[in-house]
Amino acid sequence: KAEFQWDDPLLLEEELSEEERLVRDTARAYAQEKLLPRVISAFREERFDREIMYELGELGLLGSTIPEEYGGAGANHVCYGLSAREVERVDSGYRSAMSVQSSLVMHPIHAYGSDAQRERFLPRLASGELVGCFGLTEPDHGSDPGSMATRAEKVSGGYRLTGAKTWITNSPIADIMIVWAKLDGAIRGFILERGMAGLETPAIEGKLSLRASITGQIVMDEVFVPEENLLPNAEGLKGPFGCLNKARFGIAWGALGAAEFCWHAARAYTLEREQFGRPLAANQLIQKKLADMQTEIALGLQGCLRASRMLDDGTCTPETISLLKRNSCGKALEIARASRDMHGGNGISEEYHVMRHLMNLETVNTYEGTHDIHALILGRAQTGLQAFTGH
Ligand code: TGC
Ligand code: FAD
Repeated sequence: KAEFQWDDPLLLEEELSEEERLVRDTARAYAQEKLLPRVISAFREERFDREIMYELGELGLLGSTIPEEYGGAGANHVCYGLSAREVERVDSGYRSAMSVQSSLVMHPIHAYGSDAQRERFLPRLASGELVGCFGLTEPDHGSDPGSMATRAEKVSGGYRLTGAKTWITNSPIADIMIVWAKLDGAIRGFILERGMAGLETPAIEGKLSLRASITGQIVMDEVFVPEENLLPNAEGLKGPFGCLNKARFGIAWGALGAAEFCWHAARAYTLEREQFGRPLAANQLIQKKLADMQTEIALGLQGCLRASRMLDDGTCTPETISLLKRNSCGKALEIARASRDMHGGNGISEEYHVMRHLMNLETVNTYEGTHDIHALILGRAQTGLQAFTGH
């Protein structure tokens, strides 16, 4: 007789191959043994530990879907998603570091770069020796990157870039930066390198979310970028958006990892804690909240697994990814909020972790396209009417 598994009601486990489970188990062991013990102090001190990049690299978690000839692990999208879920079960900031390096730095170099660029940068990015970042958002152009103001001008032997990018994960510690700028009106991607004259990457301090991740600006004052650092095979918004598809997909899995942590914590806490002479978990209101968490997570994970298989067989569209990014982030935020509430006063303490997840998920719901921007993408796709602008 089949038995109900409260923590895996749709038997996701049985849908995974042996190799996929192995990758997941490796990522889980690393995250629980190496990341979890650091996270409380890192978040409190607003600190990202640089050595995490080497550790992720050693485990094959940087650019895991990139072919092995360039230092990647040649893994499928299920493995990538499962790893994101395990890392974000500890902290969204750590998953951010992994997604930016993998999807927003290695992917564009692999997909749009020259052979020389791939050989020069990918193996060192895969090992964590180099850290990269991705500059699309600007102070005046966030949801609407097509209106960006950063400009590239053709000069002898290369280009001069002027402009500012903001809210850039890892920019203060990045060795290289993928920067998107308009060249004669068309968006192009450039690989900037630390040390170039006119380039600065100040940190943004005082974040109340994603504090274990470092965020900054990329300020460019006529930075000379040599010809060989232009990404030759990307032109237009589809260049940066091709990268965002990959990263948004990872976030869809990752946010559910954070949600699962909050759900399991709420269940354990309410089973243990007694009020009015019985466990909190014996109350109907509490059980309803646990049932809602279980349902959303189980259904959300099935959606993510399906999208992973679609990405692997080439049938996944950007709109499908928008649907999942939006669903996972919105639901994870609600689950974290409910879990915080179910922990009572203890819920605001760092030692219970749920408040940190809740604060992080505010960012996760905003970056890589806000919850509402993804609604508008889906609205346009089903009505044929765009609602982004008034014309
Ligand atoms: P639109 O007319 O929709 O498209 C312009 C061109 O781009 C193509 N395109 C895509 N291609 C591939 N994948 C996608 N997802 C694509 N979306 C659009 C499109 O086909 C078209 O190509 P072509 O050949 O016809 O020119 O452009 P729009 O200006 O109307 O765009 C509207 C909108 C809202 C969809 C878009 O701008 C948007 O998604 N905005 C959200 C911005 C965003 O996501 N920013 C993310 C910044 S990076 C980040 O947050 C990293 S956080 C990392 C971490 O720490 O984890
Ligand atoms: P805005 O675009 O100003 O939006 C503000 C509000 O208005 C949102 O609620 C939005 O949904 C709503 N809105 C906007 N347009 C419409 C519309 N047409 N109709 C209805 N509502 C609308 N960017 C990078 O390029 N690289 C990074 O590595 C990166 N890392 C980040 C790390 C952190 C910690 C954070 C917070 C952000 C990061 N971002 C990064 C930036 C992120 O992608 C943007 O914050 C996001 O795209 C939203 O842009 P915005 O902040 O300018 O908000």
